Amino acid sequence: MKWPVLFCGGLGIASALEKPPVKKFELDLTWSSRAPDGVEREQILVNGQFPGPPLIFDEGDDVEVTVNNFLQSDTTVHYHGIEQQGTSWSDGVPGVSQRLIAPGRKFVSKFTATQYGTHWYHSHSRGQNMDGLYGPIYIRPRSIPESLVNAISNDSLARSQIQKAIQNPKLLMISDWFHNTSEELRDIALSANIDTLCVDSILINGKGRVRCVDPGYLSSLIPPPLSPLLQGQNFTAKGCLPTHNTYAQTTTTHHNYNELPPSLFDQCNATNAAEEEIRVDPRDGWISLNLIGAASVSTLAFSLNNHSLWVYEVDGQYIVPTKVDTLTLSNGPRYSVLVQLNNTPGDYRMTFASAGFNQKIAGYGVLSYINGDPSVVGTSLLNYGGVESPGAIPLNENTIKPLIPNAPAQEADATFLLAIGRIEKAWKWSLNGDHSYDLSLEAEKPLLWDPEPQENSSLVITAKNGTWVDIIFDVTATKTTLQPGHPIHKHSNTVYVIGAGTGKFNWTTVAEARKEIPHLFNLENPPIRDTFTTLPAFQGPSWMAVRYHVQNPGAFLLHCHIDPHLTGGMALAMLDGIDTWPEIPEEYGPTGKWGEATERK
Ligand SMILES: *[C@@H]1O[C@H](CO)[C@@H](O)[C@H](O)[C@H]1NC(C)=O
Ligand SMILES: *[C@@H]1O[C@H](CO)[C@@H](O)[C@H](O)[C@H]1NC(C)=O
Ligand SMILES: *[C@@H]1O[C@H](CO)[C@@H](O)[C@H](O)[C@H]1NC(C)=O
Ligand SMILES: *[C@@H]1O[C@H](CO)[C@@H](O)[C@H](O)[C@H]1NC(C)=O
Ligand SMILES: *[C@@H]1O[C@H](CO)[C@@H](O)[C@H](O)[C@H]1NC(C)=O
Ligand SMILES: *[C@@H]1O[C@H](CO)[C@@H](O)[C@H](O)[C@H]1NC(C)=O
Ligand SMILES: *[C@@H]1O[C@H](CO)[C@@H](O)[C@H](O)[C@H]1NC(C)=O
Ligand SMILES: *[C@@H]1O[C@H](CO)[C@@H](O)[C@H](O)[C@H]1NC(C)=O
Ligand SMILES: [Cu+2]
Repeated sequence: MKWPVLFCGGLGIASALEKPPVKKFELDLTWSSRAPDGVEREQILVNGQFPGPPLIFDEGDDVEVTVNNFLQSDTTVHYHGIEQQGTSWSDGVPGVSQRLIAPGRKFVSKFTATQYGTHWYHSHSRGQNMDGLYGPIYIRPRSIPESLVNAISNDSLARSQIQKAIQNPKLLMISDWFHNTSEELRDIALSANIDTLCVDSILINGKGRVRCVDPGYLSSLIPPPLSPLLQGQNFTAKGCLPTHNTYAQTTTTHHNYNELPPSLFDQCNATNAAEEEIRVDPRDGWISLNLIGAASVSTLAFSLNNHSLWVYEVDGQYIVPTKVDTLTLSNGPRYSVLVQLNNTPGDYRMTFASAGFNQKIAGYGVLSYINGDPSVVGTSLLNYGGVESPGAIPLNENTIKPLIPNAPAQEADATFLLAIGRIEKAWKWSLNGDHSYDLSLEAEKPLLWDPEPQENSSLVITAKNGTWVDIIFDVTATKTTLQPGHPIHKHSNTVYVIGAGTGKFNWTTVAEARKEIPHLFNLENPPIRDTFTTLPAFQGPSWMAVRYHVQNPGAFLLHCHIDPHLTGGMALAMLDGIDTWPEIPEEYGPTGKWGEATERK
């Protein structure tokens, strides 16, 4: 026993000595006028940029990010995909892990970059994501597993090119854009009683243009089984389901259509703004495109003309590399793909086309080979409606396998069954079927400081440390209601997506369900995610089961990442490890530096 102990001790000292200094970053938030898609509006800039600058860390770095709030409104910043092991106070959720950062104030998040790969930061206050408060995070891996590269190539040149590509990826922040500010949208949603899922454009790294397409053509792209959804109507000029569509907007409550500006669903005015161009050097052999799903509303199918995509990293974890032609990016997830630059040098189009029910809209960019022939553009395997050409191979996210085999516990210690859906209003959503997580909770005392009194709230899930918890989402629907897929994001550590299906979940636990429908579960090597999308429910319910290990005591959030659904209340707080609650450092507790002013440099 003596030797191993000494050996470990020695290593500990060595790595303590080598520990690099804390890496510090500042994010200055300002409100300013810009025209990302050719239409001017006021929006949030980070360090004068949109999207915000990438935060690049090395795996294992201790980092400090200071948010300086020069906006007129309160804010917080969340680090999406960062588990915050032992630093739950840096997670950035107001009313859960911290106080709101008032205008003119600052907040310093401190955490360790334990997880390699692609993540992102974004606002966690109200609907501010829709005003542009987001940017990429990339954590360079300490080492790239041999098995990852082996699965793609055994050629020594290609292998070194792939390694280099992974270390220096092209970060692609994919988002959607509204011409109304998030607060204008909220006012419209509440006064008209409408779910405002109709955007103006799709942006790649903050660039795009407004496109207007014939509504009749769009209707023709709908697969026949879904045609009842249109209720005999066409899409609007913006490609949206009309506001009178009862599937999309419910029949249960009254809508005040006269409160809707015609620009929100109906009028389309095309622009010719610049689109993103990614310049690549074919001598590099391979590149990595790391896609970050920062859209607020749209679920986007992706393809790159005439290039296959080797998907190798999902939500910041390596997977068994899978060669596909298309993949679908919802709100929150990250997919990194390796692309071989072995085509005729040209300007190949990247397509991001909405695959959701709510709207048919697409955004484009170009992958431009240096010294290529710009007339060589290739052919897309996706149409404007997000439908693949026959023979194209889409990524099936249910079959993603972690690169290093990793199984969850075979039995759960606790189960939460959540019947998710709308309550009362078209814009009002619930993650537990009976209560909305109201925006006013953002201003409450953070749960992290004092978790006890919340025990009986139906908006809080409580779990003991070290246990395995199942969350089963029962997506309610009837013949006349519709729920889109909800991209659910769990803060802190990841979940195993262990099962999904259509129909009502008739059981109370996964163990019971597995006896009757074992083929719908995978407890061997299921996908590991921080954001996972429930199946859309159209003319009938669906369900999804995830399992996670409670291992990071603290207060976190579980919520839909469609921004109008989050502001509509589709969230629950989680008190992980209630029995081993952490001691809160003074600066993050009730007597912390909540009033500290910041000054413009
Ligand atoms: C590379 O070699 C390994 C070991 O022989 C093999 O398992 C793997 O399939 C090969 N990869 C490719 C892409 O051919
Ligand atoms: C939303 O934007 C449209 C078009 O710019 C404008 O007419 C409308 O007044 C805005 N809505 C609100 C509530 O400000
Ligand atoms: C839908 O569009 C097609 C083609 O433009 C047109 O022929 C048809 O009348 C439209 N249907 C409705 C309900 O407006
Ligand atoms: C946008 O287009 C609509 C018709 O679809 C038109 O009525 C409106 O004036 C246009 N708005 C602008 C700002 O050009
Ligand atoms: C792109 O692929 C299409 C088939 O999908 C093929 O006809 C075309 O020649 C290809 N173009 C290039 C530049 O490789
Ligand atoms: C929670 O509910 C239980 C049972 O109704 C009750 O005994 C307990 O006092 C409540 N706890 C709090 C903090 O309200
Ligand atoms: C919480 O549980 C995890 C996993 O079992 C364990 O590694 C960790 O040490 C526990 N934390 C505390 C504070 O007990
Ligand atoms: C649940 O029970 C209902 C009524 O018996 C049945 O129609 C449905 O198919 C069941 N769902 C599943 C997933 O088995
Ligand atoms: Cu949702």
